[in-house]
Amino acid sequence: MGGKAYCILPEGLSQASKTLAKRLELRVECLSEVLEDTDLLVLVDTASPSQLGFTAGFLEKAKYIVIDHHAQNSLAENALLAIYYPQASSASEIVALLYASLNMKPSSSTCNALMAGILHDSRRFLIAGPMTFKAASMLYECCDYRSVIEAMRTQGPDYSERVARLKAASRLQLYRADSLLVAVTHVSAYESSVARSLLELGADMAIVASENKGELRVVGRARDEALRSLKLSLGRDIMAPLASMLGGTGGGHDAAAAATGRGDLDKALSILLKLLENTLHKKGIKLRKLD
Ligand SMILES: [Mn+2]
Repeated sequence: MGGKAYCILPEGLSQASKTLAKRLELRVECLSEVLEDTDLLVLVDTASPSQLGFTAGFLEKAKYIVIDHHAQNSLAENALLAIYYPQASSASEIVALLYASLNMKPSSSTCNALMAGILHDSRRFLIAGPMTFKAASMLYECCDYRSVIEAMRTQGPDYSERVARLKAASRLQLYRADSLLVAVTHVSAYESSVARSLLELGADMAIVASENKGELRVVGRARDEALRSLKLSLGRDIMAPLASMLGGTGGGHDAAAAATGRGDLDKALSILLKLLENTLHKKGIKLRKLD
């Protein structure tokens, strides 16, 4: 068409995208402003003007094309052209299929970027449709799939967090409530991360306490299914009353909650267990220790 195209990222690259671009050696050159003589904007993966930041003002001045997959899109209506497929799991698959329908071949780095976009937005094909697989099979031919997967690996927890998780696992006490497993342990930091890791290990509910110079913190996490079958809310039934017994504050959601207080760690854990036992007892469920 003889025009010049520039890329603009109104909010910049996210940290995850920066890491990905670096690992895949993608050059991301973007303008930090919209050029005054811009006559066409192509809005990709954008559902509303609020996502456009400083570029939103140009919607009045310039024509625009929308390429998007969000369930709702308030920009498509006034677009010059809307390539809008809410059934697509990613904008990347729409772009990949556009290349195909225009008989154009994306460069290898574009293929890598589009494959990464599809993998990310579809949550590795967890939410995928026919367009996703069609685009992915096409991109597979031109991308370096191994490198894309390698570049997308997320950084695990750091050294001290892993130490906390493993120590917590080594000193945990296991209880059984009906067919559910309740893990109780203590650490000196990373309570929430430890609680999550215990659910990953197989606990239905994890309670992690810490004590620092008499300051107590107790964190609870549970699987939704477990709470449903116990008809229990960690925030309301456990952490709120626990906090008032420990002289602190507490509460939270059904599946993720915490309490603070003052006192001794062992005493706090025994108060907690008594509370859990009584709460379950009222529902006709016995809490038994597993050896
Ligand atoms: Mn998207």
